[in-house]
Amino acid sequence: MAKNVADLLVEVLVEAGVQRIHGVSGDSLNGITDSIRTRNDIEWVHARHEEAAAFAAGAEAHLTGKLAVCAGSCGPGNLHLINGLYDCQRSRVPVLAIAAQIPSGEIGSGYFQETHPEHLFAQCSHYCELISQPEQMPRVLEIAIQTAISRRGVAVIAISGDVALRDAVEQAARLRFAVPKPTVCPSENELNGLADLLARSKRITILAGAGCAGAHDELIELAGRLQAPIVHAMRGKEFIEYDNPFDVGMTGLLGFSSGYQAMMSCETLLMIGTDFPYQQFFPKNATIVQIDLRGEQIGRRSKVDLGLIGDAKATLLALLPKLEQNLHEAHLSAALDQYRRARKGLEEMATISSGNAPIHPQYVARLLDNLASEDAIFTCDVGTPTIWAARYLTMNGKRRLLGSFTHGSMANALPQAIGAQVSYPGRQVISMSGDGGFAMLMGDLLTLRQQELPVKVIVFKNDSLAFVELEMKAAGILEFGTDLHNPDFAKIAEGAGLLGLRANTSDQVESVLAEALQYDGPALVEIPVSRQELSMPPTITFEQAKGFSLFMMKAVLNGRGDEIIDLARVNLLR
Ligand SMILES: Cc1cc2nc3c(=O)[nH]c(=O)nc-3n(C[C@H](O)[C@H](O)[C@H](O)COP(=O)(O)OP(=O)(O)OC[C@H]3O[C@@H](n4cnc5c(N)ncnc54)[C@H](O)[C@@H]3O)c2cc1C
Ligand SMILES: Cc1ncc(C[n+]2csc(CCOP(=O)(O)OP(=O)(O)O)c2C)c(N)n1
Ligand SMILES: [Mg+2]
Repeated sequence: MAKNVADLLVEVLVEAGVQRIHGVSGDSLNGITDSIRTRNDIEWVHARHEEAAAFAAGAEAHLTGKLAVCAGSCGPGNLHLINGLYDCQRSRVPVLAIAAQIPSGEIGSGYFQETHPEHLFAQCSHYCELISQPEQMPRVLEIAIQTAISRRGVAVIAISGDVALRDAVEQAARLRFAVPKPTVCPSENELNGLADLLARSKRITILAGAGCAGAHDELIELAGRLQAPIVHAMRGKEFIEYDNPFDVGMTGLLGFSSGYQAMMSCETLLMIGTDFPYQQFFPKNATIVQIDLRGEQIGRRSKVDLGLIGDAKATLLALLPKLEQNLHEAHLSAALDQYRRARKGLEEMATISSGNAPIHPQYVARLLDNLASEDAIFTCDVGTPTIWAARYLTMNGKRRLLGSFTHGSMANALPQAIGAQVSYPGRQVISMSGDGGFAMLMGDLLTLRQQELPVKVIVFKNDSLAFVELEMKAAGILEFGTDLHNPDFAKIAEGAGLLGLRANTSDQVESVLAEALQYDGPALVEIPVSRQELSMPPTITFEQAKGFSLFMMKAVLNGRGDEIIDLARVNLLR
């Protein structure tokens, strides 16, 4: 039988190593799904919401480093992909989206479901083109794949259902080569300049990020040579924190005082593979060096005195032989001391509550960390689960941690867990969900049963959009619009065919988590946690302090003193 365009499309994807497509089917996708149906080397992962499909594809791409694919039918079907695709694009993971289009002869007429994906997705992709002729295939698809992989991000192809069903002109893939992996390294002169600069500094701090993935050994050797504490940015946590005697934690609003201080007190800040976004947390008077694979990243977040383009591993390998041992250890030992104190403070927050007292979310996170397997994959929702993950999950080089760290979208954790579990069926996958975030894409809880994915969903049930309340407090305004009137999530899970569990008191949390983690299938655990857990920033700015007392004043004026007592009880009097 003659191959049609859809057959060729699917064949090219399979040859590019794609194992599955996440999506929701629809008339305009029929050619493509039918072609998948007839093959046994590619799977259709049926989502309930296309946004979840895009998040799942992003998680797959993040974890495997390979191209992942999602698809939506014409108009609303592919429009639903958009928020997930923004996340993929901003996290720089290679994802191809197939946006089916209305019948080609109707484009431009305002036809049923008509949208223009080329415009819609332009902002969240590096490449976004319509395939309107069979002659464009497979070339346009291959350009899309090449772009997603080499520029690391999203590429979108739009294709009408009727075009997908037309006879293919070409019969096979045109590009057959492994993904190139060039070595990118600064010049000899630049490295010598950096070595000289470092030799003149006694107090050096390293700020390392996700770009250091694969350069762990070199980074540790560098820190030892320079006697430099290593601060990590959030996306770098999974690659940097483990087996790291120089680790002084994270900085930023969710960070540790030690990470903050190590950056603020240094003479030279060496940034490697990081796009840590918050300007206020950079030192004003230090000499700043930035090494990044992509030149356009240099100087985005702070002033830079020396910027070098290079891969973290290749650059450090070339730099290390040029470095002398720094003999001044005071800066490092002060930072490590401070880190030990900060860690101790955080551990003191992660304790069991007595009797019916509110359960501390920190305690839940601490237990999850203790109980999870050696190579667990964690996802955490934007909101306070991101804080608990950053502070209480221990990475070990095998575990992974995903969130919507750059795009900052709620509801990421469950769909990312789906993408993680389909990519690694044998590994434990844990979604740390907020009650707000979970409810937002709750429909895809059903996917866990339908696709037989043994994901464990832990819902931090604080009956609020707690992170937003925190922001409101910091800004000195009373919280509004943040209450959540929640259902019994455990019962909903049971109704969906999952194991649904609930811990009512602090002393039940451990056994309930253990039961869920050991269960051979998907499970949800809902844990009512206290709402007013403050996560204090490592430093409180004047503005925030002002805001906080203003909130107290307003609360008192409004007769809401109870809330302050509550706040004090949970945070100050522990
Ligand atoms: C609610 C919320 C609160 C947050 N609070 C904090 C916070 O307090 N602290 C914090 O740190 N983060 C926080 N984040 C996350 C933050 O927004 C950023 O996403 C994060 O700090 C970026 O981490 P990164 O620099 O490791 O990764 P990325 O932003 O991914 O940057 C990686 C950099 O490495 C470069 N790179 C890639 N590959 C290589 C290579 N091979 N060699 C060299 N360079 C390479 C890239 O070009 C890029 O510039 C928060 C997120 C949320 C959702
Ligand atoms: C899609 C989206 N909508 C709104 C926001 C703003 N926002 C950030 S965190 C948050 C609250 C999250 O609530 P929940 O999931 O319950 O987590 P909690 O902070 O309560 O633990 C909101 C509304 C966002 N980041 N993304
Ligand atoms: Mg909540």
